[in-house]
Amino acid sequence: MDFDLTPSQRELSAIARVFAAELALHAREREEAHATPPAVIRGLGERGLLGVNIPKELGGAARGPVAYAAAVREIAGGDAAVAVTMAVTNMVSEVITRFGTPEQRERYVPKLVSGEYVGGAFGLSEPQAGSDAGALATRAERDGSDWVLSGQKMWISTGDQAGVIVVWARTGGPGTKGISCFLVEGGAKGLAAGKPEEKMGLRASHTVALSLDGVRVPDSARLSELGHGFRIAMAALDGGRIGIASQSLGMGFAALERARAYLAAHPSRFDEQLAALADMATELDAGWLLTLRAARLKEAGTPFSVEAAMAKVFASEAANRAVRAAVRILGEAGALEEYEAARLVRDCRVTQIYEGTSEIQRVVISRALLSK
Ligand code: COS
Repeated sequence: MDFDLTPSQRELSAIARVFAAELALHAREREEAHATPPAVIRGLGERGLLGVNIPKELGGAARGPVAYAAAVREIAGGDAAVAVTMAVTNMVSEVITRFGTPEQRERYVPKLVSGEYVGGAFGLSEPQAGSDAGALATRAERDGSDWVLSGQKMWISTGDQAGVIVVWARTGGPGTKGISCFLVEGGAKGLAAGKPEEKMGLRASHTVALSLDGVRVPDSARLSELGHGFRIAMAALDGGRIGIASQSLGMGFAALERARAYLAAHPSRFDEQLAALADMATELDAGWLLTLRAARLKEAGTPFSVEAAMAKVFASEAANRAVRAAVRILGEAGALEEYEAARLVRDCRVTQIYEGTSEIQRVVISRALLSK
């Protein structure tokens, strides 16, 4: 496997690194304000970071999944909360580009990738259907040429601000084959967002519950065919998992750099700390290689679900070990906000949970092993 990035991939990664350094300056303020200004999202859009794998004719950067992974990693190193909006918006843009009609693509994708919308949202999870996504209960009933959507969604990133939300709803009987998906615009009548959740980390990114109370959409808002919704969700999450692996590694590498700088400035430290630094670097590199492999397979149009699951579970767990190790290495300073290791610990935790928990990734991997 060729480990080098191409000039185009390196260029986007460098653009993201420069923007990440700017973002890092005010990450704490955004965390305290529990908000990311729309100008930051537009800043991502202006740099081609919201449609990394989207064709140019829709306003995207057309740089592919590897460039995407590298760019998410960089942005997460500056502010992982901004990286969440980046990741979800890229995922929503990709899902509409891949499964949408020409009209749906032209209506939504340019606004998503430019940052004109304050992001897109992925409305899959429900109070009783998180890991078991196929158990979702939101219903879409046919009414003439329209669909009327009713139900509850939960844990929706940017759900209160997004310009467009992909909403999964049941149009048929129980099970995964009864699920379809729809494009619902932010501000639609009958759509209401709860208050942003008080979270452990990533506080500058809003996570909300959504209630759909008779939200009416035309049949032209249906994404792909009836009953294809679950497969669309799974395919989107395969790519999403590469994004979360990259996001977690961005935080892990940021923690590694803080620990490295600290140990370089305090050379009289214990051997255990040097060993911890070495382990951080080794595990994060291993996570990055797995992530690159999954991204390269996606880029080549080859199946990559299992590799994305491996990348996500390993990278997020390695990154969580790394951020905690950084706090240990920094000692007292690790507990101070100014050193940022504490924020990395808070922000990194959920990467083992969202877009499929570590347990779900292991289900995906072990099922594939046993079906051989
Ligand atoms: N890509 C495309 N299609 C897929 C797929 C994938 N990665 N994974 C599964 N499918 C298809 C299957 O081929 C199957 O299709 P058919 O019915 O035509 O054969 C269908 O989807 C159902 O698959 P399966 O039987 O494996 O579904 P399960 O209900 O057993 O669910 C898991 C599988 C657990 C893997 C799934 O529910 C999951 O990923 N859950 C986590 C959800 C998640 O990540 N939520 C986070 C949301 S964002 S915070």
